[in-house]
Amino acid sequence: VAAAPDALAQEFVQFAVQAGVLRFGEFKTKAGRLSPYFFNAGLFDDGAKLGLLAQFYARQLLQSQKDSGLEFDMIFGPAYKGIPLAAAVCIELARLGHNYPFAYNRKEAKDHGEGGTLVGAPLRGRVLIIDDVMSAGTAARESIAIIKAAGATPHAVVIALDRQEKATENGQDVPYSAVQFVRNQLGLQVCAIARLADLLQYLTVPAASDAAAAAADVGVHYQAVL
Ligand code: OMP
Repeated sequence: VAAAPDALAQEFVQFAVQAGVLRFGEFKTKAGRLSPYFFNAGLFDDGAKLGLLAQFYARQLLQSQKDSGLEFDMIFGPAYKGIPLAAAVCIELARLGHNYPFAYNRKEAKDHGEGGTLVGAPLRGRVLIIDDVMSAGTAARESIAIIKAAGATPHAVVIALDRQEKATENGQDVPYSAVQFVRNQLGLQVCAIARLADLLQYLTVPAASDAAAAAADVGVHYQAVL
């Protein structure tokens, strides 16, 4: 029996398609893989869209707290795209009565003023990493290293979209997804607002017919671990 569609995920995929953030065509990902779709979080590019995006993350986090006991002490948003995400989601969580400290990094160290590469609240305790997309898991591993180097504990990851792609180790594909790797090998809790499986589900809905032509392509996406 197929699982019932995840309502929040369906709502989110629809929002992302309507906002032009989720597009279909021919793209190359950071890992050099060809993909028939791309999720460009940089196109949540006005206050209303960013505010709505933050609401989706916050709803997902509160849901994961309830369903799977997710706990964290602060939020880390990796440069660059994680920075507005961490800020917007912290504002939304505070509005809902959950006030968390947050921090982010610079890509280049600063040698004057406050100095260093970390900005915001000191990294300590159980840190939740917030990012846009997980594909091969490279970005997540970089954040984990930054948090460990600061003496804090990388504890969980929240992303908007889990592409359910194979992780890579030493440049080689491995038979499990990047999210599975971060969860099982690195021991972090991972939650995603939506996954490739939700995108495929969305593409079967008649109202999504514009995008439906892309469904067959997405369905045979060779790196997916569904
Ligand atoms: P990994 O580091 O391989 O997990 O890829 C995640 C990063 O790839 C994201 O943080 C984005 O910079 C980028 N990306 C997207 O933004 N959207 C996509 O649909 C696919 C990718 C990607 O290049 O894999």
